[in-house]
Amino acid sequence: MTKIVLLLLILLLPVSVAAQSNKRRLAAEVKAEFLHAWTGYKKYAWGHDDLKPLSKTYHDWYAQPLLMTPVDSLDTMIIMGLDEEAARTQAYILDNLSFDKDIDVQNFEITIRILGGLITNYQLTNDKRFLNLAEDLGKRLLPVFNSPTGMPYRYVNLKTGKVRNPVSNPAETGTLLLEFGALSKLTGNPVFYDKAKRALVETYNRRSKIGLVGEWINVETGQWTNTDSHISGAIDSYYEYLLKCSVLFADPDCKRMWNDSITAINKYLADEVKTEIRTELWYGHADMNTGARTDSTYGALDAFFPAVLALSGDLTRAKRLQDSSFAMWKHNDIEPEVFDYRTKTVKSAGYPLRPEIIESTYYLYHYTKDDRYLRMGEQMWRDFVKHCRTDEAYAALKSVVTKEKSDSMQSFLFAETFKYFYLLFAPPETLDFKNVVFNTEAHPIRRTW
Ligand code: DMJ
Repeated sequence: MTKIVLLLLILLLPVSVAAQSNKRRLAAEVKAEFLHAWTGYKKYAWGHDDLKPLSKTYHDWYAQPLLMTPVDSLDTMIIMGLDEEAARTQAYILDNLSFDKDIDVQNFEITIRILGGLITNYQLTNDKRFLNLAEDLGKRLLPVFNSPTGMPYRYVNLKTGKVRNPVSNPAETGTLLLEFGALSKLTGNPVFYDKAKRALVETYNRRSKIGLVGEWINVETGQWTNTDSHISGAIDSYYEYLLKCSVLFADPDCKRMWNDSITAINKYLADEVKTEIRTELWYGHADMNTGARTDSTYGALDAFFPAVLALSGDLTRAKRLQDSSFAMWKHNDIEPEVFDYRTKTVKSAGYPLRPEIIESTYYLYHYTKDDRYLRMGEQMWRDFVKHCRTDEAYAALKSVVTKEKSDSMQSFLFAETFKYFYLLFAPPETLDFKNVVFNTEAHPIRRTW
């Protein structure tokens, strides 16, 4: 018996040594490619929000920049051990970032990218100035919650507090509690937690009789203006935060809201599709009131869901859905924004460098330690570099069919896509997974309270 075990060990050892060295090589490649894109950003867009990688100029979201790319990128640099770049970026942010600006900003995007980035940067560096910036920003965003329902307006002026755009969606009304809640815990001021939680609960309270939410809602009247239900853009991270606020804050209301929601999602949105080889699991669209199927589309944004299912403990569905996401990726050797899973056709062909499918691969590898997720990740990494790399950075694709590039490189490339690829291949001790919760922009928030 002992001899057999020994023999097996001797036979398997070279395999695992090779797998480990392949992982190390891939992690180093991701780090090098992160630096390649970052160098392009620094050369042509330093001090601005984003690089336009084809025209080699910059793009600012508003009339004045908010350092979107540096703030979103810093924690990835720290995690990758890029100490010099991180120190320089940290100093630049702290010297130059100010929110005293007469600009209307989109609350959701600023919360997940900048507020989330500042909170994680504070936790990783211990530099109190990051927390001061986060608190200043949080206070400037608070007027969004001054609607009759408590659900936030979409835009707010950072200087005047004037709000606009009352028609919003669950992703924008419900993806705030991790950042605002952490801000309360770290500053001792409960107002942020309370307002963001109320917004989440008010969204949940407007679910239909069968437990689903719709796509667009008026935060002044509380009425749905679009009843399409799905897990895709405009709803996606609302579900993610129902689960994650229960993990980060041990808030029992969040747990209850998540449990109710996932039951309805699995009943009405999950779609079993028989093919010659297997029965595939997808999540499509349905009407929030009747549950009637309205569309069989899924896409790059939906591909976050295996990660959420895995985090919730449902590895069976997580694995099956990840297989579907990967099949969607392989259809064109890179994933489209929208894919019809019944006809297997591309419905919206862009690829803006999204991370969700990599995020799910990372979670599944973390939970299962199954090498197939490493192989999946490696294949996606090779395709990603092949199709999206430019001479001085990375570029989104106008079409995954033709592989024509477009002049955009959003900050989530650094915050999320490179980070999740890196974490998938890096040694597990690179990040203390069980003690952090990633916000939807992949900023890991540590429960220090
Ligand atoms: C990111 O800003 C976040 O992940 C958000 O939840 C969805 N869209 C992008 C990435 O695709």
